[in-house]
Amino acid sequence: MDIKRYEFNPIITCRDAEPSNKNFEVIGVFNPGAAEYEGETVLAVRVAERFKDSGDGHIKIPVVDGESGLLKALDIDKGDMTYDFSDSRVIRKRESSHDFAYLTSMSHIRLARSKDGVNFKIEDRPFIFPKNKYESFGVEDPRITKIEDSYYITCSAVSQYGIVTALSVTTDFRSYKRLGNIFGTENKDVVIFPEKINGRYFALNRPVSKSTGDPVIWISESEDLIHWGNHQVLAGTRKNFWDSKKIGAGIPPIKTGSGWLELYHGVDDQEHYSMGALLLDSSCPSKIIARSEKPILKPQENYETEGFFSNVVFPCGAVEKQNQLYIYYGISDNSIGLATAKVEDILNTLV
Ligand code: MAN
Repeated sequence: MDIKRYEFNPIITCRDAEPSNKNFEVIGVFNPGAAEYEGETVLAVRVAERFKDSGDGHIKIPVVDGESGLLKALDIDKGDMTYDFSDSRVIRKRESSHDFAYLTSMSHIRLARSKDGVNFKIEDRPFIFPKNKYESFGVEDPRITKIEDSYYITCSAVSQYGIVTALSVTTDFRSYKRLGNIFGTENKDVVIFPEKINGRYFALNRPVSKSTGDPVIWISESEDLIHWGNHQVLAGTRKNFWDSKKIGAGIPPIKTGSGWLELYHGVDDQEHYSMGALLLDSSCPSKIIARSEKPILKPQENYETEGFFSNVVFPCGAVEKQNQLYIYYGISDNSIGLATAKVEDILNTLV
């Protein structure tokens, strides 16, 4: 299938973003949600920052105090072998009875705007900055769904309590309102369908079971976008496929003549993240009509195979322009790529 990467990818990198305070450096701008607003393409991007290295052999972990909302630094000695530093994204306490972990960076959500969907100007200030006790390690991986005149933004909120999904709403991409946590721990990769189906809203989500089973995509229903129920497994992992280890929803479902098209990410046994698709029944979205046998986009360009966490393509948003889907994807927890394809061409690959 002909998915076309933009020739000058990545379209946004950390060099394009100012740090949110003078003690920070930006280490990644990635995993963007996307929407069309007043003739512009707006991306809600995840900006990951960390304290600049002070050169004293210590790591300062950025944390927002859940009570005061103020930024703090937790100090960890890089030589302290009670911690495991092997994952660039997370520092874990070894042999801890409850798997205690810190993130090496803290993320917030910032907006970037473009007239042509290709050249973006990223704002200097954060849009959604971590504020409460569920967000003290950061807010991540926004997805935007337009319902009537409102744009609903889901984010993973990360803290010592685990990962929950927070919902916010904006009508102007200048201010926003927090609507609370709509899925409890441990749940992320939440995408809301853009309209009611048979009188109810639907969302895909990805709970993680600590006891049994792989992380897979679930589907849930709601009457008001806040209270979700009737949770069911939608799609599982598949042994010996590109999505063998875990899967999660990526882009909010796109309505097509053949059903709902969901572009999702799958992780294989080598921890490579690729993008594939599910086609869901138009009137009963818990029913899968077709699925990708092979990834539609997989890490293969140099800028995708090397990064902060290498070998990741992670789609979170898309817009339709001139009969093409503009797919915005996070690259290796570093930067943002653009790939374009026709919806019909994607549908034709599904079996
Ligand atoms: C995983 C990765 C990281 C992310 C954490 C917390 O480790 O997706 O990028 O920061 O989860 O959500």
